[in-house]
Amino acid sequence: MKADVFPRVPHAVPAAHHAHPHESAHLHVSGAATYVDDIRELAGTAHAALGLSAKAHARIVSIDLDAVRAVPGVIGVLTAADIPGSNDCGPIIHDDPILADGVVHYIGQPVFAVIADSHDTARRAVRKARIEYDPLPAVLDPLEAKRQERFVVPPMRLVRGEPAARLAAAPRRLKGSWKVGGQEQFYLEGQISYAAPKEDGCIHLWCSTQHPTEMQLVVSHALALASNQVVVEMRRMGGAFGGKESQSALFASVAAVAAWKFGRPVKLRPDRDDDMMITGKRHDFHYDYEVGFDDEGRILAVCIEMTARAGFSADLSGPVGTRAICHFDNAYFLSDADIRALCARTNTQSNTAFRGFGGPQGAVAIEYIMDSIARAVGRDPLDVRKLNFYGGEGRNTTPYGQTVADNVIHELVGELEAESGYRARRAAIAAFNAASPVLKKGLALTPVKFGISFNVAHYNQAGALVHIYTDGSVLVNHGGAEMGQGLNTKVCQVVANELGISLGRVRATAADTSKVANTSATAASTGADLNGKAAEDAARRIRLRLAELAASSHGEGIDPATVRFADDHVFVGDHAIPFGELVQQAYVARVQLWSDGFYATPGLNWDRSKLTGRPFYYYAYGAAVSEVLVDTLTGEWRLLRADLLHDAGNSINPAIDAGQVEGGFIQGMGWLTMEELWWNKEGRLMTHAPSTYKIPATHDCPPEFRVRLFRNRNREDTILGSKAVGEPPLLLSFSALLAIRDAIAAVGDGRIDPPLRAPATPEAILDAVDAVRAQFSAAPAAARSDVAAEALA
Ligand code: MTE
Ligand code: LUZ
Ligand code: MOS
Repeated sequence: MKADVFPRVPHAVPAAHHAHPHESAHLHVSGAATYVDDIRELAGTAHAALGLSAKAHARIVSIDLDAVRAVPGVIGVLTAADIPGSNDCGPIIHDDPILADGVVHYIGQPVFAVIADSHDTARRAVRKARIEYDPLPAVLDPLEAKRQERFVVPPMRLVRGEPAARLAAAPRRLKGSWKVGGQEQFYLEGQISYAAPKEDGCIHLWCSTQHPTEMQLVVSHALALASNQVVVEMRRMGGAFGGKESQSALFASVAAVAAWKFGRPVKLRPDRDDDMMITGKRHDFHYDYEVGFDDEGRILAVCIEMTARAGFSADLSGPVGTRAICHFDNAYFLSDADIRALCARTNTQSNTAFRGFGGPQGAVAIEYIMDSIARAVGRDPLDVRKLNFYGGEGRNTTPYGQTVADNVIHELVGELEAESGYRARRAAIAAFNAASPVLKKGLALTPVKFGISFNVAHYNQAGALVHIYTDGSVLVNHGGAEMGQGLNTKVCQVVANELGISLGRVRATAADTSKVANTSATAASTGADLNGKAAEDAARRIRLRLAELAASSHGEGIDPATVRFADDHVFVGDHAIPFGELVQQAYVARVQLWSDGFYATPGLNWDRSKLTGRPFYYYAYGAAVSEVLVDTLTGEWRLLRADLLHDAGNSINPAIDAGQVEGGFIQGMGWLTMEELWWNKEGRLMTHAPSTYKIPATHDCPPEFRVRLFRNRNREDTILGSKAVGEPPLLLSFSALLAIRDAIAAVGDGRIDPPLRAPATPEAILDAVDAVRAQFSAAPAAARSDVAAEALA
């Protein structure tokens, strides 16, 4: 074999547990990575654009598309009536029309599509449509929807112990309401689908999606085809963040139906504004809570009702609500709890998956409450948090009944507290604030415990296909979708590790429903866990065959189990055979050099009606310290320093995992502090482009950004002992929000609890500053100087 065929990684670098570059890094940075819109267009390709509803809720009286059809270059139009199969792209509950049929449910809902010879023509022609509406009452506010009992799924409730009685008996109580906004996924590559008709009524679809199998199902239903007539291919996404778990379906369906109707390839690529107007986002949450605690801040009972904006249809709101319920505890033992989730039906975009999938919305609530408790009892919030952590006799069961068996939160937080200099900085900040009337600093340390697995047990399965070619190169195909998170890199590392070969020999191909069937969404952070195990299984099957061949061809009585695969060689007794040579021998000996592999996560069970069981295989942990500087006159703020410590188990790729930790933190910070979704009185989303919707940029990263992976190994038998890392680090960003709140508290005596809504925009910060000032000046002067003296001491 030629030495230069596999040049990418030097021989000596082990494939697993090393900081290998992302498998596509060289393509990403040079612009050579192929996204759906980069696929060279087939002859005759037409382009689609969507016509959107202008009303939040209305009956469609008439649709006049004559002027649209008359535009030169327009090939035709599509309405609900053109869909030969079912007009539905809902993932679980079938309440999601592809194109509005009779009634529109939000401003931005697709009503028709135009197919034209160019993207530009299609977009211009769309505007010529004349749609007459008969308005119906619209519900835009989730709390109004709650009052009207308009829910997309039945209310969910988890009760453990006797929360009402213990609340009534608690020495101290706090009652409050709070809200956290939603969040646009803002994937850099927008939604896109490109469908080509194939022989015998079949369809080939290139789609930017986290869920090729779901796209295959939706397209086959829309066209009344069998699954074996639809192939979905997905090489990579330019980001997804949950936004392409279910909501790529509408674009896939329209492209496929248009391709079928007009008998030519059709591409649908909405521009950013349309994408944001059409698609759902992270659910904004409203909370009503009451908590009882003792004088030290130990929680005795807590009741919370979380109202999520589901939007006009169910989409994934049910499971999002479930995950919110299962993450309200975060890292804390709640002996007596009443946790409710309502999915309010509003006439807005249908909200969907977004990194954390309701987990962040559940956990951020207890962190906000924990902070309030600390102020009420006058202790450092970190001490109150520690007091409430899981751990110790009878304090290891979650409200939903799962035992927390892998708790590392005490060690992890201890390490972070020490290495971030938390206590010394706390004192330094108090001194700074005492001398600084306008600029105030704040500090917060928040923990994370995040459950890994889909809480729908049967989604936790995956398949893979590994080919070894006769030149010793390896191709792996698996059910997962690469969205930038490094899944393909990790799966290639797993395969290389299993075969004892260098990473440069292994290449991953596009996800493809004709290769691995019946895949789950790449979501719930399980991509590497599931597909890594499946690929390992496939590679192991081939390795065992190769070991047998090597043993039998190198003398009598050699146990195949003693054959070792390492450093691109196969070691049998005293012999070292180059891997490629053994592969050649295997081919000639007619040994199968490819295999499938399969994995199903063991040990899971979940009772949907009682909301109890073991929904998670294990937990991932982390903690973060954020320090901020807030200008209390303008509401502006800066993140001065962030220290993140995160548990990725025995990381398969520490560089990629550190990237996930950093990215998750900054993305979460954007959610909680700057990204604001705003609908006008008619229900029109006004923040539908980067001009009005602000995501974090490089300048928002802290000048001191200390990120470290916690040394740990998964006690469960996960892929190479690693832990999932895609979503959990997003929750590290709670520390940024609560550091801002801490700084605002310094406007008063430190004991007044700032009512800081999220996102903590300058406006929200100033509202909170005003509230603290008002309460502070209303307090008796004696009490005030007392506490001020205490704070200074
Ligand atoms: N990282 C990048 N770069 N791009 C993404 O779209 N999605 C996140 C996370 N990290 C995302 C990402 C979400 S929502 C999930 S569920 C996980 O990656 C999915 O990937 P994994 O399960 O393979 O870790
Ligand atoms: N559950 C979950 C789900 O925990 N995460 C997900 O992404 C998901 N998606 C669909 C259904 N349940
Ligand atoms: Mo991630 S929200 O589970 O796609």
